[in-house]
Amino acid sequence: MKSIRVIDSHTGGEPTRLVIDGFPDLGRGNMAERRRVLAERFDAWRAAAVLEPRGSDVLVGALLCEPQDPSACAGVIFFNNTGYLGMCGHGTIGLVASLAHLGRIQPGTHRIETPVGTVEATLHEDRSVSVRNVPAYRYRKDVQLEVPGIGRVVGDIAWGGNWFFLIADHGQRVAGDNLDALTAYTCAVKQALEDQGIRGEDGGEIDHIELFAEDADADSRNFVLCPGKAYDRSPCGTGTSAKLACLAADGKLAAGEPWRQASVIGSQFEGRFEWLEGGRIVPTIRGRAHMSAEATLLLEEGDPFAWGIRL
Ligand code: PYC
Repeated sequence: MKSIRVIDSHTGGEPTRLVIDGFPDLGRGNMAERRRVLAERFDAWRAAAVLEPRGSDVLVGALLCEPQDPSACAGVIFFNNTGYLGMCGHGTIGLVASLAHLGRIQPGTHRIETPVGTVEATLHEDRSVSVRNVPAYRYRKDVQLEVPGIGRVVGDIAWGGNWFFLIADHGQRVAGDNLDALTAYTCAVKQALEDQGIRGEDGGEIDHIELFAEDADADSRNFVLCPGKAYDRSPCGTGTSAKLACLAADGKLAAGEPWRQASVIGSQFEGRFEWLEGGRIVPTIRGRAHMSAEATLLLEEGDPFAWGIRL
């Protein structure tokens, strides 16, 4: 019997499963190198931890790693039902809240290594967490895309730790009782981007699609399609970072000004940014995670679905 120790939390409704023990040794490389080793040699462990029957399509896994730099408090590799993420905002908030729950960190600022760079997370006295993310920027504005079955869609491509296609003008009702239609629309956009070879600046897949609408209690409401076709229950930390980059580039939000981003289920993050030289920004996203479970996942020999249900 193999076992994996996890702490489950959710951030604005979006779950994070922090793996604290039981995964194979990935070596001492940086987080991008260790993510490659996990993907190439041990992907079955990702599947076992987050796929059914132990997990679900919504779950984001976060593998806790020893950092390379001793001044960092942790390293982390994020993954989901389909593969691996660069950064994850809600997941970093969940990671920090879980480390605090375990008594491993105290309020204050902590450096965390991710495959796309080091972020700084501040655990506040009220248990909310601010994540000073990797630099974000808008790569292309007003990209015109022909989407089969939908027609012309116009959106921006921006980096917030993952690649996003951000659409303001979509004619969709961004509401919790319209999830099937929102998922079908954003899946069609994602497929069209892939089919037409439209990618991020580094050639990376644009694997998150983000729609915006007005919200009575926030500056904006979003719907975010994640790579495995689940939607983000939280306002998406990297998606909010990409949004801040577009607002900054358009001169619609000033450095330091707060931006309240609501999710399609009504949870909120607060975002702000600082300018960097060259038109990039450093976004900071603040939110709160709650603990859901401390558990040991068991992989029983002879269980045909021990390594997850893969169809
Ligand atoms: O919060 O950055 C985020 C995120 C990415 C995918 C799901 N959540």
